[in-house]
Amino acid sequence: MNQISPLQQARYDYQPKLPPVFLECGPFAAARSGEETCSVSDQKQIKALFPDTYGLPAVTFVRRSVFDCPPIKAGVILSGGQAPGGHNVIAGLFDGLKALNPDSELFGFLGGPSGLIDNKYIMLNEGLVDQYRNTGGFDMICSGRTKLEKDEQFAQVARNCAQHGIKAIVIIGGDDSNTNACALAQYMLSHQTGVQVIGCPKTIDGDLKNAWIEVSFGFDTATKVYSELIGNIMRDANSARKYWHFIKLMGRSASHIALECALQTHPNICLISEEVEKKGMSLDQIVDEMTALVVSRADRKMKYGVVLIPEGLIEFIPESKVLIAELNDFIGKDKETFDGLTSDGKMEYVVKRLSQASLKAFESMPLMIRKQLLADRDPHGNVQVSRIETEKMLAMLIEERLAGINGIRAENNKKAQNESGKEKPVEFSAQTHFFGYEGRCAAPSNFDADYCYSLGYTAAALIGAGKTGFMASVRYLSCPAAEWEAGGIPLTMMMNMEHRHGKDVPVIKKALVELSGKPFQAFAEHRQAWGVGTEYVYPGPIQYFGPSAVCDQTTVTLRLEQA
Ligand code: FBP
Repeated sequence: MNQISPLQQARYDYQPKLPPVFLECGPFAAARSGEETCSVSDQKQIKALFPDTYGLPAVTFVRRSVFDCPPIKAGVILSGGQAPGGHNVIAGLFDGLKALNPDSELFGFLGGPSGLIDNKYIMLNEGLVDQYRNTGGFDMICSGRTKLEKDEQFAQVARNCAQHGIKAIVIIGGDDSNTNACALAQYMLSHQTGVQVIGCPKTIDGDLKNAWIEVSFGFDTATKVYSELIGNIMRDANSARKYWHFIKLMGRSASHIALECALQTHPNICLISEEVEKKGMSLDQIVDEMTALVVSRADRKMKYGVVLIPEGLIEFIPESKVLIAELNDFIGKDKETFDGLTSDGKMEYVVKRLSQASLKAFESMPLMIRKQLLADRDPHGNVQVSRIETEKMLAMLIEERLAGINGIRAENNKKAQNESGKEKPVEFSAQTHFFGYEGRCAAPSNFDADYCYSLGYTAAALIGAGKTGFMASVRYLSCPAAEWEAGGIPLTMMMNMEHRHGKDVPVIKKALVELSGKPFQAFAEHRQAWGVGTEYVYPGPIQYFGPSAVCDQTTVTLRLEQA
């Protein structure tokens, strides 16, 4: 292994906290079943698609159960984008399985779902797992974005499990990966393979949540890292007093990250995609409102400010949403021809095919953004929003607006009778940033270290209790870990039907920012004051050692939601 930093060395000694039920009885916990469950909507269709796992009751681990557990062979994968704490989920799972029976074995499938399909794995042992305890990143077994969704793939996974004698698979992933975990569980049951499937909620985006899954892991650490960086930029802005900083924040679709960072740092502007969509705001309107604040601050001698922009914004502006859907559709259908065209050829190709309204929206965007909208698609033919520089687009459009305003001011000034009637030109200089990858592999905060270890341990307990088609759940997270409750919920409970790529498919419902929810309401109550004034908060770096008030704070979102 490479040289280890003193902090990492010290973090090896950190013992993650567990829900009290596991401190009392290890993974030999008895699961208390609740009421039968149902999916969030489309109950009939979901039930028909998942007949063997639909309706199972959610379970809570409550007390010691006495059973002899034979050695278990289990496999684990990390799926999708990195999120701080993934290694601790694996460490918790490893320790839980070993506590169930010291002869249990854990296969780490490499590179995400593709490792499971192609049978590429390493055996996880004490020495290896120890090297990764409380560390960021997914590099122990790496991740990938291959979709595990076809029956042939499930059959191959079943064959691989049979070859090794694997009786349980743990999938650590976001909404899509857990949707696939649900389908895999159904396949394994209906084909009587005896392989259990358990999911764990991962994604920095924070959009995999409900009453049982209070937050996905990684959100806490990532938002703390971004808030530290935003706070540093705010302090620079407030020191130099000459720049407007436009900061785009990761989050493929929902604006939870931007909202949480706003609650931690109090920026002058923070756009929330869900609000833009609800109000049906056009790009012009957004730029007009932002420009008005820039002008108002400049006229009060504040030529600086900080703007937070959620990564997914462009897909929530109604006219761009239609534009992107049209582009995805016809580029997807004719991919080979399109890929073969030159940059100018691509431009000509889309201009000929776009509807009138979408053409207008397309042409209102700076050339750079138009080109980015036509750049490489993801494996599903969709535009990759993290590559669209909306932060630059907004800064450019505001600059254009200000040129107009300054032109009018100059004209008016010519007509002014005296000096006092003259208006100063608005000075505006922008810096742009994109924070995403900076936070995804950070060393997990104490919260994420504890939560992730607990999720992994819960997954082991669910395996021990014979469950399949469940997601590990740890609740009451804004309380100290001594009050946490562990259990599991059927994956089918989170599903609904959605129209994707031309057909209705069952998927786990994405949790967008709720405009009636307490976090957004708290932001809405203060944003005007944060806009006109300078009320920045500088959170500073994540602290791993020290007073609990500094080291163990959860996110503001979680605290407000559970208040
Ligand atoms: P997951 O949903 O898989 O956790 O990934 C989230 C994310 O970090 C998004 O915020 C971002 O848009 C995307 O991954 C970036 O993807 P990639 O890692 O492929 O660049």
